[in-house]
Amino acid sequence: MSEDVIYSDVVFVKRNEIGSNDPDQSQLDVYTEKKLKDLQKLHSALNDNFTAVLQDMHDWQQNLSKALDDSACPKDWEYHAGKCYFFSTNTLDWTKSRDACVSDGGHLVIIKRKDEQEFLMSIITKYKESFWIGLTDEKNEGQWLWVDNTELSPDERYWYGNEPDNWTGSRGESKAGEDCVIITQDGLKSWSDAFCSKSLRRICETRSSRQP
Ligand SMILES: [Ca+2]
Ligand SMILES: [Ca+2]
Repeated sequence: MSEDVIYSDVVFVKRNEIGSNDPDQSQLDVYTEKKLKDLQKLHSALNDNFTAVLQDMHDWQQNLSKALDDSACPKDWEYHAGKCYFFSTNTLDWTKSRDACVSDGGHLVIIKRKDEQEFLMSIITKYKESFWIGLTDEKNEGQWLWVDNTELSPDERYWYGNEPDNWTGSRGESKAGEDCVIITQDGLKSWSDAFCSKSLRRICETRSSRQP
């Protein structure tokens, strides 16, 4: 049956609303009710299809975004805001960690923005371990320098609790104290100074070909 015929049937029903005892009218009511149910089914099916299309678009967008991030950095490096970050699985002391990052084409991470600190936290929370970052006061006690020799900004520092405390050990056996900085999973303020000789994982950083 064509749509024109359906339309004229519906109009006919409207014009004959008053004559409810008419057998022809009852037949028409049944017919109209059936058509209404068919339309409701069609509407529901269209609704389901629309939801599925929206979901497909969302998945496609996610995949595209992930593909762009993956192509922006070397394998096993994570992309964030124009930079790539490597979270090592092996452990080394701070100096060897610094050198290993250089060998891999980067440097120990230098954290100069809050969103960068937040990004690093979001990753290391998954690992539940501490990592070396590129900050030390090895040359002059209390003068904190990044591995590119820039000074630690008073506005962008994320020390945990009473850190840095230049702890010298439980019996004062390490007179030089703690000179190298770790990032731990303690929330936004998560840096501590630690003994540079400790063997820990590291975070390396390098520029990405993809700019934010
Ligand atoms: Ca120190
Ligand atoms: Ca400390």
